[in-house]
Amino acid sequence: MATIPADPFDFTFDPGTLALVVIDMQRDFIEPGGFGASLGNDVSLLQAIVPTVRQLLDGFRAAGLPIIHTRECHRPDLSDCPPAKRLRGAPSLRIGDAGPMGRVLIAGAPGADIIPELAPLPGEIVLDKPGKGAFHATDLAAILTRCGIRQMVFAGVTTEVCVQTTMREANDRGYECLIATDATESYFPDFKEAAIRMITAQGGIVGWAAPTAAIVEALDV
Ligand code: C5J
Repeated sequence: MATIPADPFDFTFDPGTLALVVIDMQRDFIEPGGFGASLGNDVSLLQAIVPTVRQLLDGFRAAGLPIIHTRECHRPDLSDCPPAKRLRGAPSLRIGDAGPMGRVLIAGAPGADIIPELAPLPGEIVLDKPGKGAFHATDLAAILTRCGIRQMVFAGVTTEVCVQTTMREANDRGYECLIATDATESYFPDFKEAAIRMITAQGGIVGWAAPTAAIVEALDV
């Protein structure tokens, strides 16, 4: 067993059952000129965590631990994008519309791809998800069972939407989850701060939080 100094108390993990889950580090959310930027968001906030996410990836890769990357995206015919999702947001640019980096959040469009700096390596799992949470309409539960994963470190964007949704459901399913505080970000810094406080409040009601350096150090590679 190993231990990460964390909030609200130490996170003890078995390296044989730990995985890194990197949520939605996609061009359309992070790069200037993408979907997120075209909606008026300051993507520089999200760009700032790219080196930290890379440190986490490097740490898990060096330790030989499993890595799961997710991408929020939909089928080209939008059959997995309910109108309740598609019709909210800015009317000027919706999921499936022709955007600055191809059709917005459509599988295979350049904008839906993971940014090159964090590109998955062969053998790492890439999971396309139509929801905010990574369990909805995906094989994630089966993948975790098959790989014997019981504990997860979470990184990626955005903290209060896809990261938090996935972490909450993982917690409900019995997984122990830790969020890497400096490897996750929001377009709204106060939402990030609030999400992390919600996760760790009440004795870790959703899970734990720790900085990347502490996580990587505990991987002991
Ligand atoms: C959003 C996400 N915010 N990956 N997606 O729409 O959090």
